[in-house]
Amino acid sequence: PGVRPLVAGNWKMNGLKASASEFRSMLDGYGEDLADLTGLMVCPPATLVLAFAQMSQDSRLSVGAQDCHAEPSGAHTGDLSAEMLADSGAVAVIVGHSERRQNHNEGDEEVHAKASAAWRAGLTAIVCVGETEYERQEGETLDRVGNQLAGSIPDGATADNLVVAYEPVWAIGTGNTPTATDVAEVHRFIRTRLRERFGAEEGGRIRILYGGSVKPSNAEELLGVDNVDGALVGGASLKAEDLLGIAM
Ligand code: G2H
Repeated sequence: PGVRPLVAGNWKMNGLKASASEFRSMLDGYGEDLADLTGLMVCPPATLVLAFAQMSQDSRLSVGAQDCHAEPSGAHTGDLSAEMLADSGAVAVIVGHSERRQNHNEGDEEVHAKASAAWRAGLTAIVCVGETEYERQEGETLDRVGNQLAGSIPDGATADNLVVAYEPVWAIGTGNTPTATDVAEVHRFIRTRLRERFGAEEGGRIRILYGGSVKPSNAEELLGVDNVDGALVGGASLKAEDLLGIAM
């Protein structure tokens, strides 16, 4: 079996109850046109995970979350455990998004603990890696991504429990995207590292998503690059028609 593609929308801190039902109605409006669609996911804010999961029971849309705490429970005011997210209907959780790494000072060790927590709860961990603009200019892209992969992904990764998202920080929300050649180079590098560490077969099947300013107009080119098994989509995922325009 080949690699199953995945297009996941990361809503970030956007969306109210009405947005979830609007999204669902829009999706339903496509009817049979979606028959061939596989691997569509929305990662709404945690407040909407349950609503999305309840709406999505009979459909091809799966639900993920955007972050989790490493512990299963405890005195961590404001945090959510992977178990809680799973209990609400999430099947995956993003960990180590660059906005968490930057704004919440999350390092590889913490991301690693969160990925383990995701697995403990039966969730797929979508582990994000990516270089800053400075690191790219300095020629440190592969070093940086290699270190993040080694430090953030626990032992025991499989094609079912891990998705890697390559998100160059300078491409996030900026409208700038790397060239297809640059994307190919980093994805090939990630594939090699995954195969070295998790075995040729399993490492070959773990999905590697590209993220950073993906929209319907550039999706075909980016998703056509070797070793790009889908996309993690921010801004353009808020509208069902745009997310579908990328996924279809
Ligand atoms: C990168 C991406 C989604 P955007 O963060 O994770 O966001 O598509 O808005 O650049």
